Amino acid sequence: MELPELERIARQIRLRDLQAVYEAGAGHIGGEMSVIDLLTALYFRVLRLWPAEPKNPNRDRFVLSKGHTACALYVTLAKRGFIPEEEISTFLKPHSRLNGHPNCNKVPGVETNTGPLGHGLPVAVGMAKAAKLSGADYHTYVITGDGEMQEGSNWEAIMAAAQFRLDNLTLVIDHNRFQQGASLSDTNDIAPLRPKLEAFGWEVTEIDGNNMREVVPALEHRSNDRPHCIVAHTNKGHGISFMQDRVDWHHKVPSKEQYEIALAELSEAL
Ligand SMILES: Cc1ncc(C[n+]2csc(CCOP(=O)(O)OP(=O)(O)O)c2C)c(N)n1
Ligand SMILES: [Mg+2]
Repeated sequence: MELPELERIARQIRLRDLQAVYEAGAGHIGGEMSVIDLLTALYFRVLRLWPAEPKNPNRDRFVLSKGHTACALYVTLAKRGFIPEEEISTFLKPHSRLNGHPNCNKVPGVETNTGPLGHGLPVAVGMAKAAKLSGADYHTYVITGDGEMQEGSNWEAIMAAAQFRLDNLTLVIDHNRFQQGASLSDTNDIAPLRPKLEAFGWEVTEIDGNNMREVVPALEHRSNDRPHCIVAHTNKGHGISFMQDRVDWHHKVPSKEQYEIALAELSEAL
Protein backbone atom coordinates (compact mmCIF):
# COMPACT_ATOMS: atom_id res chain seq x y z
CA MET A 1 0.00 0.00 0.00
CA GLU A 2 1.28 3.48 -0.92
CA LEU A 3 1.91 6.35 1.49
CA PRO A 4 -1.22 8.53 0.84
CA GLU A 5 -3.44 5.50 1.39
CA LEU A 6 -1.59 4.62 4.60
CA GLU A 7 -2.02 8.20 5.83
CA ARG A 8 -5.74 8.01 5.06
CA ILE A 9 -6.12 4.75 6.98
CA ALA A 10 -4.22 6.16 9.97
CA ARG A 11 -6.69 9.08 10.09
CA GLN A 12 -9.64 6.67 9.98
CA ILE A 13 -8.13 4.59 12.80
CA ARG A 14 -7.60 7.74 14.92
CA LEU A 15 -11.23 8.71 14.43
CA ARG A 16 -12.57 5.24 15.34
CA ASP A 17 -10.28 5.09 18.35
CA LEU A 18 -11.56 8.44 19.63
CA GLN A 19 -15.17 7.28 19.22
CA ALA A 20 -14.48 3.97 20.99
CA VAL A 21 -12.81 5.64 23.98
CA TYR A 22 -15.59 8.22 24.24
CA GLU A 23 -18.31 5.56 24.07
CA ALA A 24 -16.55 3.25 26.54
CA GLY A 25 -15.80 6.13 28.91
CA ALA A 26 -12.22 4.88 29.33
CA GLY A 27 -9.03 4.21 27.42
CA HIS A 28 -5.52 5.54 26.95
CA ILE A 29 -6.14 8.02 24.20
CA GLY A 30 -2.86 10.00 24.33
CA GLY A 31 -0.61 7.00 23.72
CA GLU A 32 -3.08 5.65 21.17
CA MET A 33 -2.87 8.79 19.06
CA SER A 34 0.95 8.71 19.20
CA VAL A 35 1.28 5.07 18.08
CA ILE A 36 -1.36 4.85 15.33
CA ASP A 37 0.89 5.79 12.40
CA LEU A 38 3.31 3.03 13.42
CA LEU A 39 0.51 0.46 13.75
CA THR A 40 -0.95 1.45 10.39
CA ALA A 41 2.38 1.11 8.57
CA LEU A 42 3.00 -2.26 10.19
CA TYR A 43 -0.41 -3.80 9.51
CA PHE A 44 -1.10 -2.31 6.07
CA ARG A 45 2.39 -2.41 4.55
CA VAL A 46 5.19 -4.05 6.47
CA LEU A 47 4.04 -7.16 8.33
CA ARG A 48 3.70 -10.43 6.47
CA LEU A 49 0.37 -11.75 7.75
CA TRP A 50 -2.84 -13.55 6.83
CA PRO A 51 -5.92 -12.26 8.73
CA ALA A 52 -7.84 -15.48 7.99
CA GLU A 53 -4.95 -17.52 9.43
CA PRO A 54 -3.80 -15.56 12.47
CA LYS A 55 -1.57 -18.41 13.65
CA ASN A 56 0.11 -19.12 10.31
CA PRO A 57 3.66 -20.11 11.41
CA ASN A 58 5.22 -17.94 8.68
CA ARG A 59 3.58 -14.74 9.94
CA ASP A 60 5.76 -11.90 11.16
CA ARG A 61 5.41 -11.45 14.91
CA PHE A 62 4.21 -8.15 16.35
CA VAL A 63 4.05 -7.36 20.06
CA LEU A 64 2.37 -4.20 21.33
CA SER A 65 4.26 -4.03 24.58
CA LYS A 66 2.55 -0.78 25.63
CA GLY A 67 -0.61 -2.87 26.08
CA HIS A 68 -2.59 -0.04 27.68
CA THR A 69 -3.08 1.33 24.14
CA ALA A 70 -5.00 -1.83 23.23
CA CYS A 71 -7.90 0.07 21.68
CA ALA A 72 -5.67 1.34 18.86
CA LEU A 73 -4.56 -2.24 18.22
CA TYR A 74 -8.16 -3.51 18.16
CA VAL A 75 -9.24 -0.83 15.69
CA THR A 76 -6.25 -1.67 13.48
CA LEU A 77 -6.92 -5.42 13.68
CA ALA A 78 -10.57 -4.83 12.80
CA LYS A 79 -9.71 -2.66 9.83
CA ARG A 80 -7.26 -5.31 8.62
CA GLY A 81 -9.89 -8.06 8.89
CA PHE A 82 -8.85 -10.00 12.00
CA ILE A 83 -12.03 -9.17 13.92
CA PRO A 84 -15.38 -7.66 12.83
CA GLU A 85 -15.38 -3.85 12.69
CA GLU A 86 -18.75 -3.78 14.56
CA GLU A 87 -17.04 -5.49 17.50
CA ILE A 88 -15.14 -2.29 18.34
CA SER A 89 -18.32 -0.91 19.93
CA THR A 90 -18.02 -3.65 22.61
CA PHE A 91 -14.67 -2.28 23.85
CA LEU A 92 -14.52 -2.63 27.67
CA LYS A 93 -18.13 -3.85 27.91
CA PRO A 94 -18.93 -6.90 30.10
CA HIS A 95 -18.19 -10.19 28.25
CA SER A 96 -16.38 -8.40 25.39
CA ARG A 97 -13.14 -9.92 24.08
CA LEU A 98 -11.80 -6.40 23.80
CA ASN A 99 -10.43 -5.79 27.28
CA GLY A 100 -8.37 -2.83 28.46
CA HIS A 101 -5.22 -4.81 27.70
CA PRO A 102 -4.84 -7.25 24.78
CA ASN A 103 -5.38 -10.94 25.41
CA CYS A 104 -3.99 -13.40 22.86
CA ASN A 105 -6.31 -16.14 24.07
CA LYS A 106 -9.34 -14.08 23.13
CA VAL A 107 -8.46 -11.81 20.21
CA PRO A 108 -7.21 -13.22 16.89
CA GLY A 109 -4.08 -11.40 15.76
CA VAL A 110 -2.88 -10.51 19.26
CA GLU A 111 0.50 -12.20 19.52
CA THR A 112 1.01 -12.18 23.28
CA ASN A 113 -0.63 -10.73 26.38
CA THR A 114 0.68 -7.33 27.42
CA GLY A 115 -0.22 -4.68 29.98
CA PRO A 116 2.39 -5.06 32.71
CA LEU A 117 5.05 -2.82 31.17
CA GLY A 118 8.53 -4.21 30.56
CA HIS A 119 7.47 -7.67 29.36
CA GLY A 120 6.83 -7.33 25.63
CA LEU A 121 10.43 -6.78 24.59
CA PRO A 122 11.78 -9.78 26.56
CA VAL A 123 9.07 -11.94 24.96
CA ALA A 124 9.89 -10.55 21.50
CA VAL A 125 13.58 -11.37 22.02
CA GLY A 126 12.47 -14.94 22.72
CA MET A 127 10.42 -15.00 19.50
CA ALA A 128 13.36 -13.72 17.45
CA LYS A 129 15.78 -16.17 19.08
CA ALA A 130 13.31 -19.01 18.43
CA ALA A 131 13.29 -18.09 14.73
CA LYS A 132 17.11 -18.27 14.67
CA LEU A 133 17.10 -21.64 16.39
CA SER A 134 14.46 -23.16 14.11
CA GLY A 135 15.59 -21.52 10.86
CA ALA A 136 12.26 -19.68 10.45
CA ASP A 137 12.39 -16.48 8.40
CA TYR A 138 9.70 -14.42 10.12
CA HIS A 139 10.66 -10.97 11.49
CA THR A 140 9.70 -9.84 15.00
CA TYR A 141 8.58 -6.29 15.74
CA VAL A 142 7.83 -4.85 19.16
CA ILE A 143 6.60 -1.38 20.18
CA THR A 144 7.35 -0.11 23.68
CA GLY A 145 6.48 3.20 25.30
CA ASP A 146 9.30 5.54 26.29
CA GLY A 147 8.14 5.53 29.93
CA GLU A 148 8.13 1.77 29.65
CA MET A 149 11.84 1.85 28.79
CA GLN A 150 12.43 2.86 32.42
CA GLU A 151 11.75 -0.80 33.31
CA GLY A 152 15.01 -2.68 33.94
CA SER A 153 13.80 -5.90 32.27
CA ASN A 154 14.00 -4.11 28.91
CA TRP A 155 17.71 -3.48 29.31
CA GLU A 156 18.42 -7.15 30.04
CA ALA A 157 16.50 -8.01 26.87
CA ILE A 158 18.46 -5.39 24.94
CA MET A 159 21.75 -6.97 26.07
CA ALA A 160 20.52 -10.47 25.17
CA ALA A 161 19.36 -9.40 21.71
CA ALA A 162 22.78 -7.93 20.92
CA GLN A 163 24.56 -11.00 22.31
CA PHE A 164 22.42 -13.28 20.09
CA ARG A 165 22.93 -10.96 17.07
CA LEU A 166 19.18 -10.81 16.47
CA ASP A 167 19.08 -9.04 13.12
CA ASN A 168 15.51 -10.40 12.79
CA LEU A 169 14.26 -8.11 15.58
CA THR A 170 13.06 -4.50 15.36
CA LEU A 171 12.26 -2.55 18.51
CA VAL A 172 10.26 0.64 18.04
CA ILE A 173 10.22 3.04 20.98
CA ASP A 174 7.20 5.36 20.89
CA HIS A 175 9.11 8.38 22.20
CA ASN A 176 6.23 10.72 23.02
CA ARG A 177 8.09 12.27 26.00
CA PHE A 178 5.38 11.45 28.53
CA GLN A 179 4.43 8.55 30.71
CA GLN A 180 1.51 8.36 33.17
CA GLY A 181 0.96 11.59 35.09
CA ALA A 182 4.33 13.12 34.30
CA SER A 183 6.89 13.76 31.61
CA LEU A 184 9.73 11.36 31.00
CA SER A 185 12.29 13.99 31.97
CA ASP A 186 10.60 14.63 35.34
CA THR A 187 10.55 10.95 36.34
CA ASN A 188 13.56 8.95 35.16
CA ASP A 189 15.07 10.76 32.23
CA ILE A 190 16.35 8.03 29.93
CA ALA A 191 16.67 10.33 26.91
CA PRO A 192 18.65 10.46 24.71
CA LEU A 193 17.90 6.87 23.78
CA ARG A 194 20.09 6.52 20.68
CA PRO A 195 23.52 6.51 22.39
CA LYS A 196 22.31 4.04 25.00
CA LEU A 197 21.02 1.55 22.43
CA GLU A 198 24.16 2.02 20.31
CA ALA A 199 26.35 1.38 23.34
CA PHE A 200 24.48 -1.90 23.83
CA GLY A 201 25.35 -2.95 20.25
CA TRP A 202 22.15 -2.08 18.38
CA GLU A 203 21.73 -0.25 15.09
CA VAL A 204 19.59 2.82 15.74
CA THR A 205 17.42 4.92 13.43
CA GLU A 206 15.70 8.10 14.64
CA ILE A 207 12.53 9.21 12.90
CA ASP A 208 9.44 11.36 13.17
CA GLY A 209 7.06 8.57 14.18
CA ASN A 210 3.98 10.51 13.10
CA ASN A 211 5.30 10.97 9.55
CA MET A 212 4.53 8.00 7.29
CA ARG A 213 7.34 8.98 4.91
CA GLU A 214 9.85 8.31 7.69
CA VAL A 215 7.97 5.47 9.40
CA VAL A 216 7.74 3.11 6.42
CA PRO A 217 11.42 3.02 5.32
CA ALA A 218 12.58 2.70 8.93
CA LEU A 219 10.30 -0.30 9.52
CA GLU A 220 11.36 -1.89 6.24
CA HIS A 221 15.07 -1.47 7.00
CA ARG A 222 17.00 -4.66 7.73
CA SER A 223 20.24 -4.75 9.73
CA ASN A 224 22.98 -7.21 8.85
CA ASP A 225 24.23 -8.62 12.08
CA ARG A 226 22.52 -6.79 14.93
CA PRO A 227 19.08 -5.85 16.23
CA HIS A 228 17.51 -2.62 15.02
CA CYS A 229 15.94 0.04 17.22
CA ILE A 230 13.76 2.81 15.83
CA VAL A 231 13.50 5.77 18.15
CA ALA A 232 10.19 7.16 16.92
CA HIS A 233 9.71 10.77 18.02
CA THR A 234 5.95 11.17 18.37
CA ASN A 235 3.40 13.43 20.02
CA LYS A 236 1.15 12.12 22.75
CA GLY A 237 -2.39 12.97 21.59
CA HIS A 238 -1.22 13.52 18.01
CA GLY A 239 -3.92 14.88 15.71
CA ILE A 240 -6.16 16.43 18.39
CA SER A 241 -5.06 19.97 19.17
CA PHE A 242 -6.04 20.21 22.84
CA MET A 243 -4.64 16.76 23.70
CA GLN A 244 -1.27 17.05 22.03
CA ASP A 245 1.66 16.96 24.45
CA ARG A 246 -0.59 17.41 27.48
CA VAL A 247 0.22 15.09 30.37
CA ASP A 248 -3.39 14.82 31.55
CA TRP A 249 -4.47 13.08 28.33
CA HIS A 250 -2.72 9.82 29.20
CA HIS A 251 -6.09 8.28 30.10
CA LYS A 252 -8.54 11.13 30.36
CA VAL A 253 -11.87 10.82 28.52
CA PRO A 254 -13.13 13.80 26.51
CA SER A 255 -16.26 15.63 27.65
CA LYS A 256 -19.08 15.94 25.10
CA GLU A 257 -17.82 19.36 24.02
CA GLN A 258 -14.23 18.15 23.74
CA TYR A 259 -15.40 15.09 21.83
CA GLU A 260 -17.19 17.24 19.26
CA ILE A 261 -14.08 19.37 18.75
CA ALA A 262 -11.82 16.32 18.40
CA LEU A 263 -14.27 14.66 15.99
CA ALA A 264 -14.34 17.78 13.85
CA GLU A 265 -10.54 18.05 13.80
CA LEU A 266 -10.00 14.41 12.86
CA SER A 267 -12.84 14.36 10.32
CA GLU A 268 -11.46 17.46 8.63
CA ALA A 269 -8.25 15.59 7.95
CA LEU A 270 -10.03 12.56 6.42
C1 LIG B 1 4.76 -2.71 35.36
C2 LIG B 1 3.76 -1.62 35.22
N1 LIG B 1 3.84 -0.55 36.01
C3 LIG B 1 2.93 0.45 35.90
C4 LIG B 1 1.92 0.36 35.00
C5 LIG B 1 0.87 1.47 34.91
N2 LIG B 1 1.03 2.26 33.70
C6 LIG B 1 0.22 2.08 32.64
S1 LIG B 1 0.63 3.07 31.34
C7 LIG B 1 1.90 3.77 32.21
C8 LIG B 1 2.77 4.83 31.61
C9 LIG B 1 3.42 4.32 30.37
O1 LIG B 1 4.10 5.35 29.71
P1 LIG B 1 4.70 5.07 28.28
O2 LIG B 1 5.39 3.76 28.28
O3 LIG B 1 5.51 6.25 27.91
O4 LIG B 1 3.39 4.91 27.39
P2 LIG B 1 2.65 5.98 26.46
O5 LIG B 1 3.22 7.34 26.72
O6 LIG B 1 2.93 5.56 25.06
O7 LIG B 1 1.19 5.89 26.80
C10 LIG B 1 1.99 3.22 33.51
C11 LIG B 1 2.98 3.63 34.50
C12 LIG B 1 1.87 -0.78 34.16
N3 LIG B 1 0.93 -0.94 33.21
N4 LIG B 1 2.80 -1.75 34.28
MG1 LIG C 1 5.31 7.75 26.59
